[in-house]
Amino acid sequence: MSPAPPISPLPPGQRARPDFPRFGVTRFAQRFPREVERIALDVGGDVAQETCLSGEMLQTLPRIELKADFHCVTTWSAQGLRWSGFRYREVHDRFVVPLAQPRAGAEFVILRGQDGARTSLPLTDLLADDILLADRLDDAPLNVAHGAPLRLVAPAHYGYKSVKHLSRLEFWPDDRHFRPSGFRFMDHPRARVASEERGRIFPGWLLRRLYRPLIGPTVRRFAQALKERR
Ligand SMILES: Nc1nc2c(c(=O)[nH]1)N[C@H]1C(S)=C(S)[C@@H](COP(=O)(O)O)O[C@H]1N2
Ligand SMILES: [Mo]
Repeated sequence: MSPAPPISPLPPGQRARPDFPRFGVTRFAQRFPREVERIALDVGGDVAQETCLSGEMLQTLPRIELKADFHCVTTWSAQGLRWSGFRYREVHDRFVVPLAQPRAGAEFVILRGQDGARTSLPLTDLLADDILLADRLDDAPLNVAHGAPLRLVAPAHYGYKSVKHLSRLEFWPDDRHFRPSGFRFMDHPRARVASEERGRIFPGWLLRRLYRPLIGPTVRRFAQALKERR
């Protein structure tokens, strides 16, 4: 008898999907990045010097391969995705700190995508080992559906923290400059999967029930918009 392949147990409230659908807040289904080839990552906010990081700069860092499950807050999970890219901590230490010089205490980080989507994470969360700026998925360059040319990958956080088409990082002392992509109750400042931080105000078990019926229609809408993209 051969042993069964190991299957990582899913976190509370999650269900496995066989595919990895294009997904997000409905408003962004029809929005696409303008630049899908060339990486340009602006760094600003409360910094000494606005800076733009290029793909060439990132390529000087060690390339990291990361196999991870992806957990959308609406309860679907895609298992065993193989990302490739650069550890955010290395990008931070090697480029962000020396070039942009975020001011002391500017540790509320806003991440923006070319499509206008945005999220936030505390700097301490972003510096974790498993946070990547990925430019490849499953042995191929990242496609438009999944975040070309560069996306954040934060596997311990719900999917909405993993901003696609990442174009700008901002360092601020607090959340004054941040407007969430969706409704405020949907946005948790950390959104850690293990502690089921799906959103604020409402408990995880309630948000599961609220979100689950939205999965089917949202997947279809995002797929249709991608097909009609010109
Ligand atoms: N730029 C951008 N990033 C985004 C989104 C988006 O609409 N635009 N949706 C978020 C949500 S809610 C999820 S679940 C994941 C989905 O990633 P995927 O489309 O690669 O499956 O991307 C996140 N990052
Ligand atoms: Mo999501």
